[in-house]
Amino acid sequence: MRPDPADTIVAIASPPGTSQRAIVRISGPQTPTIVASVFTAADWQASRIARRWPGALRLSAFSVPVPCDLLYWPAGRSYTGQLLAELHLIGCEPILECVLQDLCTAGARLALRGEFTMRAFLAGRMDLLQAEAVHEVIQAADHDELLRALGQLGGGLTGRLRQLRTDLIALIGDLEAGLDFVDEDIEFVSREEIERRTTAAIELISALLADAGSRLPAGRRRRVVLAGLPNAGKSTLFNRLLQENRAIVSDQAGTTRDFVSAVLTLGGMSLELIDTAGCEAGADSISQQSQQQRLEQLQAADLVVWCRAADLSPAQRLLEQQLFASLSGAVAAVLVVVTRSDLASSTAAALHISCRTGAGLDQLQQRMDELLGNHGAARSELLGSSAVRCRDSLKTALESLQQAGMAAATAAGDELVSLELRQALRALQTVLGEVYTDDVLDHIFSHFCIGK
Ligand SMILES: Nc1nc2c(ncn2[C@@H]2O[C@H](COP(=O)(O)OP(=O)(O)OP(=O)(O)O)[C@@H](O)[C@H]2O)c(=O)[nH]1
Ligand SMILES: [Mg+2]
Repeated sequence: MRPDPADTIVAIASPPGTSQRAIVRISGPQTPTIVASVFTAADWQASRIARRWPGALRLSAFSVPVPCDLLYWPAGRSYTGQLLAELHLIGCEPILECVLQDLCTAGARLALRGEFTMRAFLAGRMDLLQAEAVHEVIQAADHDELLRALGQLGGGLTGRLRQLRTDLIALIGDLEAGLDFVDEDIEFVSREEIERRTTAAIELISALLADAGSRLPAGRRRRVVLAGLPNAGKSTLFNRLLQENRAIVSDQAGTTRDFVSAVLTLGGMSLELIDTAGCEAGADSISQQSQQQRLEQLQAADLVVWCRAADLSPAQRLLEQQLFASLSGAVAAVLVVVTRSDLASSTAAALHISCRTGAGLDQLQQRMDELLGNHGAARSELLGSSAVRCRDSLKTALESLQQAGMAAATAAGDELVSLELRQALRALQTVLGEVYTDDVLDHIFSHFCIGK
């Protein structure tokens, strides 16, 4: 059930732990009386503009006043669209707990996850795409993700989708107006015009849908797994890419047993780099367990970097080729690199690298970047969580627009074209959050932290 927006809610909006400054946020119709029960400063309630009031808190558990600034938005022109206050005070946990307790005694309720942003959405201060962007701005793992989240929060995508929605409404209006005059042969909108306008809409939705297919949910990094025979130089490459000695390296085959994982930043994108045990057919239990782990990592990879040592003997090469062939179809994408290329010459048509001389390492990072679609991702507009929510609606919108375009081209009745356009419109409104259910809101806002 949706929480009551008429309740006045309170939460700590700053990160947990001690700090020089913490924020307690209060929103709802009773904000002035509830805040007045703890905050003392002259005349702040009479103010008609949003401003900061220096003052102090008188709390039940403390005999001395606690210095505090009040930020108060009296006219409701606030983030939540309601009366909103923020208490800025020293980030000391016992004091903050007492503030929450005293505010609740005065009539406030503890806010649920994301409830402030949900109120902003319900008050029409932002649409669902922007509400999702708030969450992703907070969660952004790297520079690219942050830029995308800020772009969606800024409303660029929303603006174009709203424009498209307005165009569709106008087109449906023209078509349906014509239906009233079918006997009089008056044409409000030509077939060419319908086709032109549906084609433009199809282009925008197709691009978004392609984008939605490649987006990851917030917080999920792309996974790059280093694999190959024992002694291929996987751990050496792992350390070299991370520029620190995280994995054990030795000339003894079978050094790596447990997989080792670390975060690597590549071209502004942060990804998870995973070093695995070499591919082998050992019969002992440790070896079997490490092979099982290796397989699990391969299956969960977005990209496998297959390391093939340049100095393999012919027998090893044969074995290596068999193992490599067994990968095909089982993993998402594979990049073959010839490692230890300073030790032997090789004519294999693959990227040659050497961790000893540094040869080929820049090209390797560039290839990884390309294969992971980082360039596409940097350009893409739809955030991961929005993409997951919107994929089906975008698909429906696209199919309906295609049907409408086809119906117009084959001179089917205007009723049919209009029916398809109405379906596309409804799907678009779902993307924008103009049509939603409580379950959808629950799902989106339950991922937020409390206080946002
Ligand atoms: N000459 C040279 N030796 C390398 C290079 N890369 C790795 N080696 C050596 O190859 C040996 C094996 O390297 P590792 O990185 O431990 O190989 P691995 O693939 O992780 O091996 P396992 O963990 O046993 O599967 C070590 O002695 C490394 O010093 C390279 O580019 N050139
Ligand atoms: Mg290793």
